[in-house]
Amino acid sequence: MALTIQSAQTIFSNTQVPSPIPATIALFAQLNVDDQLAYLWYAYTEMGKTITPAAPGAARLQLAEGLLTQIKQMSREEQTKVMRDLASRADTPISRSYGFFSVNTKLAFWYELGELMKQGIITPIPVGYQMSPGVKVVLEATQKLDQGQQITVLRNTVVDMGFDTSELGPSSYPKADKADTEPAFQRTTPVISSVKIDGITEPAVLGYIEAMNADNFDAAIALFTNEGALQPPFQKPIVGQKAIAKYMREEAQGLNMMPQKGICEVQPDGSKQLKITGVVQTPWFGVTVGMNISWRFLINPEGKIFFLAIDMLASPQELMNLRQV
Ligand code: EQ3
Repeated sequence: MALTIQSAQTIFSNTQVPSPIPATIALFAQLNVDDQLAYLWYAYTEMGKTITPAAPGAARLQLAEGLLTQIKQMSREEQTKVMRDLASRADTPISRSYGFFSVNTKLAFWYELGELMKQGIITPIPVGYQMSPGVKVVLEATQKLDQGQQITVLRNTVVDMGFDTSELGPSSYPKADKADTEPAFQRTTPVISSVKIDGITEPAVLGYIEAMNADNFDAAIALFTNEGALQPPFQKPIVGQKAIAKYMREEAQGLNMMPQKGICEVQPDGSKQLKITGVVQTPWFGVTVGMNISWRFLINPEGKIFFLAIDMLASPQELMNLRQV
């Protein structure tokens, strides 16, 4: 039987536990705009302490610099309005520019704004703001998450801000090639060259982790079939080597992948299904925050990656739990 992405998505689905991340983001989404901005300020000032100073310094900010300069020159009320517009995804020139940024540029933009807020150059939270009970509820829900989940909530809320011009169709906004202006992250930890995963000997999997830990995306992508797919956490599959390569260059730089153990099930057609659990570190937080994740691979009979899903684990216990729950 031919492999399909739809059926690949369901592999090991009986071992998965629903993540608390979407529920926390749903609570956040119910807040009004000022509450959302305030929540992010309170959550970030806790979590943000662990951002490694090297990460944002290394991130090239060309794309965001212009916007930051404009915002710095505004009155406090105007600054608040820009932030409200971003959070409410209003259709304004600044919101459009932001919507066009890549994930790391969005994060770097807010990181810089946060620094300017701490220095008092930009107004920290909306003028006259009073914390509402709703913010408290979302903050309490956030505190129950592990650190890796907390930074995922922060990341996903920041990524969703701004006006998304892609909804208007392909020619609605001039697109530059983002890859050239991508934030670049320097690796701070030594590259682990020989990957060992308990229970796994599959060359495509070991080769994938080794290549990713060296930011060698060409080598990692060559392990996929032409029409292979990558499904990042909480996203739809990205299909085809070219699209995966673009995604990796924008979002997978500087990641440290530390798979720990896995299982491999050989299917009657010769394909293999593998589930591996482990920890991933982002260059934004370095070694201080580990995200518990799983990789679910579907390898075709020729040894190529047909499908790879990355999932955030609901609890650290799941790291140990590869079989049905
Ligand atoms: C200024 C302030 C504080 C207040 C204002 O009111 C509003 C906002 C928004 C503010 C600023 C907030 C800031 C600066 C937030 C910053 C958050 C950051 C830097 C979050 C970073 C998170 C990074 C994460 C969660 C990375 C996860 C990466 C993963 C899981 C990678 C997985 C992958 C693997 C393992 C693969 O094998 C394939 C590729 C793939 C990337 C999918």
